[in-house]
Amino acid sequence: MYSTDFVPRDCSDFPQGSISGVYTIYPKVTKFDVYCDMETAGFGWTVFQRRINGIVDFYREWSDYEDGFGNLESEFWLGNKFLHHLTSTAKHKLYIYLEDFDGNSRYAEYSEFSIGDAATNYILNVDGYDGNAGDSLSSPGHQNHNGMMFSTIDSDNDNSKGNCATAFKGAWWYNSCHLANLNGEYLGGYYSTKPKGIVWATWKGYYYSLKSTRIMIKRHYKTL
Ligand SMILES: [Ca+2]
Repeated sequence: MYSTDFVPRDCSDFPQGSISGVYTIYPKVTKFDVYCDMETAGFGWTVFQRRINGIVDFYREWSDYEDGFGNLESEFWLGNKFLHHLTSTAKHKLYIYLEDFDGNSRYAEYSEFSIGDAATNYILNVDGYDGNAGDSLSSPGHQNHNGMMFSTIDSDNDNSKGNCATAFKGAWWYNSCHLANLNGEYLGGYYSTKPKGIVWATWKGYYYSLKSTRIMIKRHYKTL
């Protein structure tokens, strides 16, 4: 399909016109499969999370979030170790696509995004919001996710007395606790229990679980 010396570091290296789908990429010293989104927000995005129908269970332990799980063709989490690897070798931006059950979509884009290594518990660095979904990741306050470590049911690294991952049925860069819970429970729209659904609070509030999400990254400059 490509010449043998073509070694794509991520989804932005494929030729213009390539369609969305699963590709093997070769960032420094490793290779792995990813889903490339070539259409939602322009060309060349490497997807690291997708929810579409609730078929995959996202209420999982640390090692699953570290290594990744699910199916790249449907719902998945790429894996924190891969996310760190990609974002530590070049500057990246972040794009979050959100969809409700009435056919509406919104997005939140961040000009700066990186994830620390395992020793930092995959700490989140995110800045430079733009979009129409509101900023549920880096809004100042005790639910600001920027600068937070990743937490799961079996690894509580949040700022709350309790465990946000257990309380809100997810895994995230919880503070105490969240404005965004995109790995939460697939509850299918409005619900009335505590905010454990797939939440992006600045768009639909805490009591609406989104239909579809896509979280993806792209290198700032092809030369990096
Ligand atoms: Ca805690």
